[in-house]
Amino acid sequence: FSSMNLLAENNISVKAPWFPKHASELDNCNHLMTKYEPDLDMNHPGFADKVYRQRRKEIAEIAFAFKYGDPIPHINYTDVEVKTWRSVFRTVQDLAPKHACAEYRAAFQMLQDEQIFVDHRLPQLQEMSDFLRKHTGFSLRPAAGLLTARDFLASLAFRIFQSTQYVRHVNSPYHTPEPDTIHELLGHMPLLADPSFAQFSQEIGLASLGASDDEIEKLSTVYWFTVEFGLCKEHGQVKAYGAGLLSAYGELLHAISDKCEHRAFEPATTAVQPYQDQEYQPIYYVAESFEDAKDKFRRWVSTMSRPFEVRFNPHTERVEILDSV
Ligand code: TIH
Ligand code: FE2
Repeated sequence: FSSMNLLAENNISVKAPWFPKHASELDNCNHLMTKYEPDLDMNHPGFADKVYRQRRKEIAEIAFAFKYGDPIPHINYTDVEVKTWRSVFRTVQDLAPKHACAEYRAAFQMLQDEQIFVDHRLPQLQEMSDFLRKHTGFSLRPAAGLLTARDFLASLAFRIFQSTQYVRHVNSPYHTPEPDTIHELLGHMPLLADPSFAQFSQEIGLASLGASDDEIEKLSTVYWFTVEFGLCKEHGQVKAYGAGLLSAYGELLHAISDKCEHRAFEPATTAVQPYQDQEYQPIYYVAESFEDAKDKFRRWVSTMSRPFEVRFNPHTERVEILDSV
């Protein structure tokens, strides 16, 4: 800290895109991408399903109305939604012991012990948020759909995860191209309860604050190939830690098969690897461990162009700006 000066809030001498300085300002970071929505995409399994589209609207309204500090509204999930949850939950229960990383398995067990993960009902975001807060200080906010990378990554800087609350269409339980609450709950939540992984997630978020568009693109690509689709080594075997693999058993089996390519995680090259989000990935990146991924990521972030550093103060939920030059 000695060589750094704390800059006054509105005295950032350099031009940087606006970013939230306090967790409450995430109320302004909920811009949606209009991709894969049932109303707009003819290929969406819910496109022709009026009841499904109405349900999505209802749940989206809850997210739009949410403000910092509110309790997350309870959703009464329908029998069809519970049925979808049950089928995905059971596949994860079957596959995780063999194919998920140890940190995931440990958190999954805790969630089962606490009766948050059971097959006959969906966990509510508020109870999941309370669980995470106890383990890593992460908490949740409801999101209406797929957010822009800048908004989504910014929330991670505050240890806040913006989570969808609607359920995928019953006709495509085992893979969907858009996030849904089953993906968030089964894919993301267990690892957000792991301290090392939570730290990694927050660091991606902190690196994104005030970053250029080009750097946001790189950070979201790193996020894609780690948090969403990452593989890691464990006792010489390859295990999954990416949320998009753990919530979609079709892709999980694909990722550990010989039908795809495995490359070593290296932020500088991973960050510029083009990807698509419609189909299974042709390439996955394998980390040595979370600690190693974090080390490499830190070294790479330090080469980015932002002329100041940021630090999160958990007591005030505020991001402090440090002049590093
Ligand atoms: N494909 C994942 C699933 O079916 O659970 C959901 C997503 C992961 C990444 C983007 S959308
Ligand atoms: Fe995700």
